[in-house]
Amino acid sequence: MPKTPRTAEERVVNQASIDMLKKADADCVDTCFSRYDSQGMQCKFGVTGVCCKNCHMGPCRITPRTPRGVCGADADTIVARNFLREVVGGCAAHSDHARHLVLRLKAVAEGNGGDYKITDGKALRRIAGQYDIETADREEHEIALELANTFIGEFTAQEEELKTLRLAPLKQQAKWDKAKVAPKGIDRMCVESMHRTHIGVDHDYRNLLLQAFRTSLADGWGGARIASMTADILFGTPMPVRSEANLGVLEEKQVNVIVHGHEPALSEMLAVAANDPEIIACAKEAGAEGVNLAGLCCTANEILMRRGVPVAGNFHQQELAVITGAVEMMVVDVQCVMPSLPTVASSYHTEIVSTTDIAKTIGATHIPFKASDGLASAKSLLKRAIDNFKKRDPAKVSVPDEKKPLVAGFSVEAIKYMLGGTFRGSFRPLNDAIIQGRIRGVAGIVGCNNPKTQADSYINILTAELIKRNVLVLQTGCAAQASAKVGSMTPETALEQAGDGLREVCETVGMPPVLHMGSCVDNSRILEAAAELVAEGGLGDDMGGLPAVGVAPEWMSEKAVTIGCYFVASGCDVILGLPFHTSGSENVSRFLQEDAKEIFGGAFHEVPDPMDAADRVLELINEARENLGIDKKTERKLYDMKDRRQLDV
Ligand code: NFS
Repeated sequence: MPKTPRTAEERVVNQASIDMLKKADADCVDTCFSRYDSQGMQCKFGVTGVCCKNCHMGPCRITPRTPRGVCGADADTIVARNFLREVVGGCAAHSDHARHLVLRLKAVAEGNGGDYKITDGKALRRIAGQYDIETADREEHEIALELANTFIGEFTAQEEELKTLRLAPLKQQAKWDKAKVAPKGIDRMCVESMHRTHIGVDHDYRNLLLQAFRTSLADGWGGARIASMTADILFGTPMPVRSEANLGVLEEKQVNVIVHGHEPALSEMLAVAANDPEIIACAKEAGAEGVNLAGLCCTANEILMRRGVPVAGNFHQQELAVITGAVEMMVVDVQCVMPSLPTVASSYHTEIVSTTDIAKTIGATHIPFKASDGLASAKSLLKRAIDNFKKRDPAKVSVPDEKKPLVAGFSVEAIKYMLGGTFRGSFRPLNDAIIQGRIRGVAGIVGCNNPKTQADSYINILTAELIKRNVLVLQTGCAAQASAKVGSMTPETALEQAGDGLREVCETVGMPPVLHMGSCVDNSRILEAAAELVAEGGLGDDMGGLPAVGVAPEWMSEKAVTIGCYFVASGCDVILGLPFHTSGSENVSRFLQEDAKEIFGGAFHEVPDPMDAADRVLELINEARENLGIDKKTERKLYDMKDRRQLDV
């Protein structure tokens, strides 16, 4: 039975999205929201995780009457196996993304990089140093080659543990050793997990779940971290940059090209090509004022962080962007790209172009992106988009005028710089602000949208509430874009919305109370920031003791499951706005929500309501503050200029 369709206002919270959902109805176009509503009641065996189709004696479903599948697997085994396979999916996605970047870095180092180059030599030397690679008196390409080969070794290592784990605080590493969850090569972890979940291999839910955490660490302290580091070397370490977000960034008088997906190699080249005089001239010849490049989802975050390219929207807005009728081309690569896009686009003139052989969709035009000839490939895509401009039907165009200014680009390097300048760059002022209680703690709010919930709403309510209660918010992915769209990512917001203590710090430093740290692979930057807080001193000696909490309010992808696991394995409590598909096993649920705390220092918490989540974040932060002995209330005082100069920030 289909559910009664929800109204546009029930489906989304942002006015631009509401307008486009209404237009979708008028244009008779389906979206993820209408499809979700027509799904009706979703399969309860899937939702609780007790459906097993890992062999062809099944599919088996666990019920009180049939507590075991044909092979004898019980709910614990089945739920844990399904969960581990989700973690593998996420780890594989981030890590394959990383692999592509590492191979690009290797090609550059070997002189075969085409239009790609090492943009940030300083980052190259810093990162190489972290892997004990000699940097003194060596050419960039030599260092880059050794680093690329070291990274490749992180994928292929058979017996050696990941070197990237050593970037974590020592005590955290000791916890991983004790629990025997330090991963070996990334590829091995994924293959081994698939082996373990094959019929008749690993049946102990505890062993399976430990493997889930082990595999997740191969993502957070492996693939994802390597992806962020390599992208910084190739394209530059993000520094604060101004831009805008929401569907209103689309320009009626320009050729609109949207990049959507994840890997920055293609989008970087498109960003360069969009400013090429030849392309601008072509656009003018076609009657447009220029080419307007905008981003969707995490690829948007990549080019926003480094180039200030505006964000058209987050996950739930990909179809809505096409429905504006003003998009000439949507260029996609991998991950979070809905297969519905060509169908939606068939009602308008938009061409959906897939660019990689590992991700094709029927109805999309497939034009493989030639990285060896990146700029030429990007320019030819833009010329094709310009050609398509004449097919735009003005009667179908309606671009919402909502957009908000934002400041993004908060890599760990950028945060250090903001806090202390070029010469004194460090986390010290932030640690001090936390110790003194001006900032109560830190929350990482990350992840997707999910049409099961009113899009952006949980993210927006929670973020506003936390900054009001003096919690510094770090964001990535679609969650960051949700905040950008309501204007929470400008320093001015701090003045209006943040609590007194957080406002003082933000005002002194000139940063927003909500920091955009990048795409989903850049969750590794949040781990890096946590490691910096520990290294700076005064907040304990492992990440598990920090007054810091992770939240995935509206998550939906396997990547989000993996991210949640590596945050927990790194000692961080993680609040989920939507539950895992694990409720069919009490043992698995207890392991994830309680036992994990004993092993790693963090665990999962399911909190469906954003205001309850805010309370829970504060409880967890206060608990950590108490354990650290920094829970005493400091007296509030007004600062004059003299006091201000004495502030550490
Ligand atoms: Ni991450 Fe979710 Fe996708 Fe990015 Fe957005 S949906 S898990 S936030 S775009 S990867």
